[in-house]
Amino acid sequence: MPNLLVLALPLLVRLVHATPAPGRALQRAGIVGGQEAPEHKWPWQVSLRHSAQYWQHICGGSLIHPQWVLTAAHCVGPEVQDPADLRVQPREQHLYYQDKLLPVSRVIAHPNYYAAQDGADIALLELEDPVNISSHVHPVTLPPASETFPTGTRCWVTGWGNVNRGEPLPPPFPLKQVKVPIVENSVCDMKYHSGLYTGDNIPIVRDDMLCAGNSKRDSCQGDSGGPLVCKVNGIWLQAGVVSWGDGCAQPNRPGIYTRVTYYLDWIHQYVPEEP
Ligand code: 4AZ
Repeated sequence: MPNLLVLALPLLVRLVHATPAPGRALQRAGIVGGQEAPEHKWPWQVSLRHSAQYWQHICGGSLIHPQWVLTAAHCVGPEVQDPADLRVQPREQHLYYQDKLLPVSRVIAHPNYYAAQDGADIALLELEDPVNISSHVHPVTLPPASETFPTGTRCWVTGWGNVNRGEPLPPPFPLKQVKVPIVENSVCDMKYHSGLYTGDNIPIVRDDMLCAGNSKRDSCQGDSGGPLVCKVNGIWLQAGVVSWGDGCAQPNRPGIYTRVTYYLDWIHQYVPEEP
């Protein structure tokens, strides 16, 4: 009998969460709350594919160099992946419709990665050959180490992930975008403590993380590994890597991203500064 409860509990939790609060409609609009990306926007976006998923989409990623992709460690680890089980699909408007999957020669998850909530949720993929750079497919710029991306910075997150919790992007799987407000780390940590008994002295949002989003705009499952980019002095910089969150677009639960500036030295151990 206790076994039955154990089995039924996740289902019950799902049902409770799937029921919208009074006066709050379920959102079905976007990535969560976004819209389809214009055809040639976000040329650094990639889709990560895995053999165990029959080469379907498992995560997002971004080109940071013609031969290197930045993604989340939780997309490829902590078990070390055989590069032969992974492929990279450069940006396409509709997932699967024009697939030209690129082979991966090396998978490097951050050595400190254990679980997304503990931080270091970052990984690099080396491509066997550099991609053909065009106006539609090219790398994003990494931020200078001093860039903090303060509240008010104009940032967007993109991906083919769920349009709401438990609700996959429907065919024809267009790339989605949503503008998300940056939430300063201490404010985000305070929000994450609300509704929990976790002591305020126990950090939930770490220094190597960055928060963005609100109850209308967020990334979601399947966007993981993809880029959060911000326009600073007219240039798009990659501020974050989609990492984790408590559900998607929940009140007091902004999306949590790996803070790219925290890992610049690690990235440049592998990725040349010049293409
Ligand atoms: C996930 O499960 C996930 N709202 C990704 C992003 C967010 C939550 C969950 C952020 O991969």
